[in-house]
Amino acid sequence: MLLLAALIPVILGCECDRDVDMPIDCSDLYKAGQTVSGIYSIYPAGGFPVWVYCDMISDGKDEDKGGWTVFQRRMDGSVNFYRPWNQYKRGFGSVESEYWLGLENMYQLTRNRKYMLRVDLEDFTGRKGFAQYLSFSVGPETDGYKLHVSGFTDGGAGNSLSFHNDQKFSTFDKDQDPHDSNCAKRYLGAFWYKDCHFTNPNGVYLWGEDATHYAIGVVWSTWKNYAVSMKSISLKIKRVS
Ligand SMILES: [Ca+2]
Repeated sequence: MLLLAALIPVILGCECDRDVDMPIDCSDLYKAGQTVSGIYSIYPAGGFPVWVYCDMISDGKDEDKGGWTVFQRRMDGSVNFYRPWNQYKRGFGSVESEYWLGLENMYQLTRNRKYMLRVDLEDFTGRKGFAQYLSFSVGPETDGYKLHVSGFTDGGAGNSLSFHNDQKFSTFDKDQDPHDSNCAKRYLGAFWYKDCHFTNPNGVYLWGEDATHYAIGVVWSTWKNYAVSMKSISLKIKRVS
């Protein structure tokens, strides 16, 4: 009897908190009262969990500031981002530092839900900027995990991403960019390259400005020129209702 009585609240608790037990993304966690930035597990495709960093503080407006699911982050050069297609598809790195969430996860998250995108940037002098987009989604693998992005809002860094709208994702071993060459090989990254890029978030982690390494760094060209690599960059999405 005692054991049964002890179990009842646990069972009820699980029923009540089902949404929190299997959050789709950081927006779910934020709405459920998780207001501290950090590492959480989410269920982008429903079935099994994925570790992710949740940014619960970006965006100044009090009533609507947290709940950002970080799908790409660079901060210290600890992870090599020059990787093949399969790794960009599945994800890699460490959620404690630098990582890529994976194109399939991004597709699963955004296929039936509306998301906005925020890009936070910091250079090696400590200056910060950001860019925001009202709409962001990634298409299915059969269509090359195409990027769909629109509705730019300037946070001081300018618009380096709209140029890449409607492009397929390319890695050094899967050239899906419209340029004659292989943009991923040329700029040592992996991205929704066109011919080739305004921004190269997955490029080589260079320590600031170095004109001998043109456009291969972690570039956001509408803010700093092509010779400047960011100290940190993070790409994050939040659900819009
Ligand atoms: Ca090409």
